Amino acid sequence: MKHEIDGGDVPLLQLLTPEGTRVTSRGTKPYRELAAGLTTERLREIYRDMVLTRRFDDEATSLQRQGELALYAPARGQEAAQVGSAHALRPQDYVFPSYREHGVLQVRGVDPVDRLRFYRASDHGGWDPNEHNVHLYTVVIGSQALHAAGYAMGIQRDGAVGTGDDDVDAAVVAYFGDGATSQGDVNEALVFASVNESPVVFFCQNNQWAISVPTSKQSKVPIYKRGEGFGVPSLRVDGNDVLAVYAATTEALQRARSGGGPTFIEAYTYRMGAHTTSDDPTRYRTTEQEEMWGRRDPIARLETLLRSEGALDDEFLTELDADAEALAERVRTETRELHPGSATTIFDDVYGTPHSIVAEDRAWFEAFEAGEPPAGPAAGATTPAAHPQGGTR
Ligand SMILES: Cc1ncc(C[n+]2csc(CCOP(=O)(O)OP(=O)(O)O)c2C)c(N)n1
Repeated sequence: MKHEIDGGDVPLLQLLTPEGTRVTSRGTKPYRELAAGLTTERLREIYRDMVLTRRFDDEATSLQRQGELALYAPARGQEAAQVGSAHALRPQDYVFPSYREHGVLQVRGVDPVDRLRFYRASDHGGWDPNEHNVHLYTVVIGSQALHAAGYAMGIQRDGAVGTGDDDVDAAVVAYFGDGATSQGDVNEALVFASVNESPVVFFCQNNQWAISVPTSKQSKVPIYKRGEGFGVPSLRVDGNDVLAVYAATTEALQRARSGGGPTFIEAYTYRMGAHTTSDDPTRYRTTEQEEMWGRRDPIARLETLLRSEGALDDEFLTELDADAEALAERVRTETRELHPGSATTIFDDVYGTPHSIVAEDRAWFEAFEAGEPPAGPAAGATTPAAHPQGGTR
C-alpha cells in the first residue's frame, strides 16, 4: 500500500529544513520575522521542553508495558508541533487538548505525574484546568473543538478580545488530529467560530494516521483546505519544524486576540510511535515510511540548528541530561504510588457551584457503594415530575 507521506505539491510553511538550516526564501519573510523574536535563550528552552517531553513519553510507555498504566498515547515525533505552538501562548490563553498533547502540558507546567493520573485510571482528570489554563485530556474525538469554540465565544462576550491590552486579550487553542477533522464536532466548531469570528486557533496535527486509517481515507483535499471551506484562514506548516510552528501559531493567536477571528493550522507531522500502547503499527505501515520520518526527527533538526549557531554548550547539555533523568525517576517512582481514586469523584467538578441533582445522585451512589441501595435509581431525583424543567441528564 502506498500512502501520501511527503505532502506532494501542497504549499508548506517551512523555516527550518530537515537538515537543520534556516530557510531564507522571500515568501517566508513575515513568518521569519516572528520566529526572529525567539532569542537563543528561548530556543534553548524550546529544545529543553522537547527533550523533556520525549523523555516523559519514553518513561510513560515503559510504565504501561510494566502494567503500571492502563493505556498511554505517545507523542513521539510530534514534539515540535506541540512545544512550538505552546510557546506561542500567553498565560491567559486557554488550551483544549486531545489525549496526546504531552508537549503542550510540559510547556504549560502541568506536573508530569499529574499527566498520568488519567492513564493510570486513578483520576478522571489529573490537574486543575484553571491553574494552567489547560483543559483535561479529551478522548471523545473532536469534542474538545466544540468546547474550545464555546469557550472562545465566552471570552469574546466577557470583553477579553480586541481591547489592545496585551495582558487582557486572550485566545483559545483546540488541538486535534487529522482523523478528528472528519468528526461532526470539529466541523460544527468551525461553523460557530467562523460566523462569530471567535478567538480560536484550530491546531490540527496531521500525523498521517488515525489509528490504522491513513489521511488519504479522511479527505480528498489537504486537511487545511477543510478550514478554508468554512471561511477560516488556513495554512499547512511543517509540523516537524519548530520555528514554522511557532511563527504560524503566533500569527494566528495575534489575529484571534485582536478580534480577527479563527485560524486553522495543519501541522504536517508524523506519529513515530504507536497510536497507543494497545496498537501495533507494523500491521498497517511500512518500515521505509517510519525510517523516512525518523530522518525528519524534530528534535534532531533543532539540535543541528542550535549546534551550528553555537547555542548548545556542554554545561547546558549536562544539566538537561540530569533534568531528564530526574524527571524520569520521579515519574517512575511517583506514578506507582498513585492509587485508584474513589468512583464518587465523577460527581466532583461537574458544576462550579453545588447542584441539587448531582448531590442527590452522589448520595444515592454512596449508599449503593455502602451496600444500602435506596429503593429506586437515585430515588426522587430522576423522575421527570421531580425535575420538570431541565432535570434530564
Ligand atoms: C467519538 C469517537 N469515535 C471514535 C473513537 C476511537 N478513536 C480513538 S483515537 C481515534 C483516532 C483519532 O485519530 P486522529 O484524530 O488523527 O488523532 P491521533 O490519535 O492520530 O492523534 C479513534 C477513532 C473515539 N475515541 N471517539
